[in-house]
Amino acid sequence: MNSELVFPLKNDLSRKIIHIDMDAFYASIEERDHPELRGQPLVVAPDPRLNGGHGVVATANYSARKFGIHSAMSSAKALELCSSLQFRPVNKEYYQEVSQQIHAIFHRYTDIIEPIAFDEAYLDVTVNKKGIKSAIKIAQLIRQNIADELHLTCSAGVSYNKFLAKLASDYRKPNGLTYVLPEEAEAFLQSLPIEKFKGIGKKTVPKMHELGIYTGKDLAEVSEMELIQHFGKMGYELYRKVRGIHNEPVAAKKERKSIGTERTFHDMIMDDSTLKMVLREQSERVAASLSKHQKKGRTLVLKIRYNDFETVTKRQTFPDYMWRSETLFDNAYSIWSEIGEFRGGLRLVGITVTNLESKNYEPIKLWT
Ligand code: DCP
Ligand code: MG
Repeated sequence: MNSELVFPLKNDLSRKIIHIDMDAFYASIEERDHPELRGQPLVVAPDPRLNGGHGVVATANYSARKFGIHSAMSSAKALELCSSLQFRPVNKEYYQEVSQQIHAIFHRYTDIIEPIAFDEAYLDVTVNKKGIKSAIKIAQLIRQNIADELHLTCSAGVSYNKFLAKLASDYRKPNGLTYVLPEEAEAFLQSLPIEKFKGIGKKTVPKMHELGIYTGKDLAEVSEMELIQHFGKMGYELYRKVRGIHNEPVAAKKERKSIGTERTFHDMIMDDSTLKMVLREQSERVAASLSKHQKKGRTLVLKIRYNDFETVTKRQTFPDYMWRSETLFDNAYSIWSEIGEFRGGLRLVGITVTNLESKNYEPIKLWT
């Protein structure tokens, strides 16, 4: 019992958390899509020979890392370190699409997903859609799904809290799986250099070193009072984290319940052809948004506001799923045909798809 203990310790060991981090994410996608580049040192960055020496490295594959090349390094410096370095331009929208495909795989197991970046997320699988008891098994399956379907590798960490899961995924990178059981947590944490602890940034490391703290073991020997004195709230948290205590929940992004758009018009809509144009434009916009969120739905809501401010909404459920703009338009117009009259003109028109479901993506075969 530590007599200096300021606040009581409470450790939630009941949860099963997975942290997934894709390996050399952008670079792996480029290698996958361009087999001729495989095995060569490669960076995703502007080629400094084509633009007068500008640009920084977004990421380097593992063979380029052997030359000391890393994220945020200038492209010119990277080329200096490795003259045969391959450059691929950054295609962020595409990487985001791949990220959505990865998330579609996560969603097969749980909806409690907290994205940290395009290529990184926490998953709470304590209760999961497949009823699988072992979080290690789920991590294996997710890694297998990602490899089979997307031809990419990731590293996974499994434990009972986010802090440990993240450290675990980093432990055997690339293409590794590490789990930390409750009874192993303190020994695992004590073995790590403090630079590895998430939350201890570049500014804090020298301060820690000044206090003689180099490893988790050193950290565990400092009293709670002293850590709070030196590091405030972070000290309070570190005192707990080094004991394997981190009860922060996986903060799932709220699922979208509906996707829609509406617009108010300065000049009232008075005729069919203008209305059709508006509905076409709105259908395209909603289709793009549905695609971005990988959603589809069978219920469409048409909203109309008349010149006298009377607002009418009519919802209808259709036999087929909607995600294409043509289907959205056809259905929206068919609702309009039932309820529609121009009266003194329409000042607002909107369409919304509700009762959304995840749309299973069709993997595009770009690789061989
Ligand atoms: N990224 C970026 N600029 C940075 C750091 C990262 O654009 N300064 C992008 C490119 C990475 C992606 O974010 O591919 C993920 O970042 P990670 O730090 O997870 O790095 P990687 O996934 O590339 O490598 P690994 O996780 O294997 O270390
Ligand atoms: Mg990564």
